Amino acid sequence: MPGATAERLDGLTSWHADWTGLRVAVLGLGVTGFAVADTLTELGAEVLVLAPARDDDRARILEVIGARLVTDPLETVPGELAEFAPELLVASPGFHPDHPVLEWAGTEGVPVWGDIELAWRVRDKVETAEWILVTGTNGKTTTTQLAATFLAANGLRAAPCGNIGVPVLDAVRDPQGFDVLVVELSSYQLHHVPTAGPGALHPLASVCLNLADDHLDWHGSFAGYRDAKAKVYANTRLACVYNRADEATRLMVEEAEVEEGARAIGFGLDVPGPSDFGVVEGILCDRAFLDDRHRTALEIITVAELEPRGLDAPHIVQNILAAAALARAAGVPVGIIHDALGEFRLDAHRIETVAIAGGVRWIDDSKATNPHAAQASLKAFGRVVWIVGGLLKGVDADSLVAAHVGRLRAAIVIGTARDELVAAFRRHAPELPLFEVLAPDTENVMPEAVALAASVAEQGDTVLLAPAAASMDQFTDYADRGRRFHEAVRAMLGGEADADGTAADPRADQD
Ligand code: UMA
Repeated sequence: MPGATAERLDGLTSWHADWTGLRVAVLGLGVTGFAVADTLTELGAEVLVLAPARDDDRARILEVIGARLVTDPLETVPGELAEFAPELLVASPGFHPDHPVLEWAGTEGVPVWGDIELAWRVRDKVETAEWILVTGTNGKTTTTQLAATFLAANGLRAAPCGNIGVPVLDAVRDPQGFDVLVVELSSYQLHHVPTAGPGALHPLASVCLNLADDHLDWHGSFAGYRDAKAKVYANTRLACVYNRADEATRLMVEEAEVEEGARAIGFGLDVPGPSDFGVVEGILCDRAFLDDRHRTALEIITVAELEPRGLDAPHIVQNILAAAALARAAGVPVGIIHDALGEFRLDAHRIETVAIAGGVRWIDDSKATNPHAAQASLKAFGRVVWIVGGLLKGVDADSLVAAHVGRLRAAIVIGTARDELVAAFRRHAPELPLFEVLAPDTENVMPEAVALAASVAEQGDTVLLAPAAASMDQFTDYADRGRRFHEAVRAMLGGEADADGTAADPRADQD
């Protein structure tokens, strides 16, 4: 990269800096690419968007705002990109690091940013909000929503954003301004985040909730995935929140370069040490943000109070503890957190009770898109008829099957590629009733799975949709998969259904 450009980019650390005429290529025209192009054109940069498919609405608006669009399958580098000679490339998170365009940028010495770095640099547009970062394999969205809810309950203007679905750039440019952004970050987004230099984030508090196999096909290895997640703690100013039950997250904090005075705060379902959050005799406690933490703790809420709201499953309690730690770091009193939990509802498709009929509970946890999430879900119930399968994303489901055969009444395997799961069940539970859903079309997958489940489920059982896999082989996304499950259950039960808001089975094993 020519020295002049490097120096110019280093200086671009404010909305009010001079971005005029900067040639920026934007890779992708999804939610992120559009927000990036819109921001940069508003800043006066010269923008070229590269996208494989033409999203008509977004393409039309690009024209209006004065950004150029090149539609190209992007299997090779389009000639227009080299001609444009970008000084910077901003990549959407879904693009694999060895995508030809990103490799081209590497070879040509064109710096690559993600939307998160751009958002950090221009975060002073309206008001400079504090940032709180949330990552982890599972529980990110729930924790992000919980933390934002706690902050808002304390009168702060708080925005959940990032991987949750709202680009951080949209939050940064919102004219109302925010006091705190609670930013959910995926490993894809973290991959592009620098840990030092002018684009490095300096969050108030940060958390990696847990680490398990996921997205290995994107990162190439577990180490690559882990290293991306570990970046969440870099330069944290006040609190690095980690999971006591997940050694990998503690090590990330230990290795992170943080700002002087930043504290490590552990959370877990066991008794908290000083500087931790945890559970003592059914009471969720803060033993970190109080002066006398060596002798006492602050009560946040009891598990019994969470139970009627369906918030008592062990993995949800962990999310609550982590979010409480983040909110406490931002000064939210425990009483406010207690009261905010009274109003909190989990999103659809997260251990959502669809119906209870004939003593059988039908649960939709379509959001369990990897084995780690499915495991947390299985642990929350007693005897389970498990609907599992889909796109395994390079993850080995064998150990998941092996660990949970004891609690299964039957398994129903969905997905276009079922062999790996079927083989795992045959290996670890040859006696278990095992069904494969052969329906080739999206319409019939759930009706068939639900009919099979109904044929084996007995009073006291839970039929659990927790696929441990992504949905895109048969459905639009996890929400579509969950919605179709609801429809199939309701159609099958007719008037018998008796839906309620509770989720976890009282007989669940709380480990
Ligand atoms: N595209 C390609 N080729 C590629 C990759 C993407 O052509 O190799 C296209 C896509 O079809 C799309 C566009 O490029 O039209 C950009 O898509 P993108 O995949 O980067 O997605 P965005 O629409 O920009 O949404 C992204 C996140 N998506 C991904 O990381 C895959 C959204 O997270 C996020 O909410 C949004 O930015 C705002 O920050 C979704 C997600 O599935 C929920 N995240 C994964 C997860 O949670 O597991 C990481």
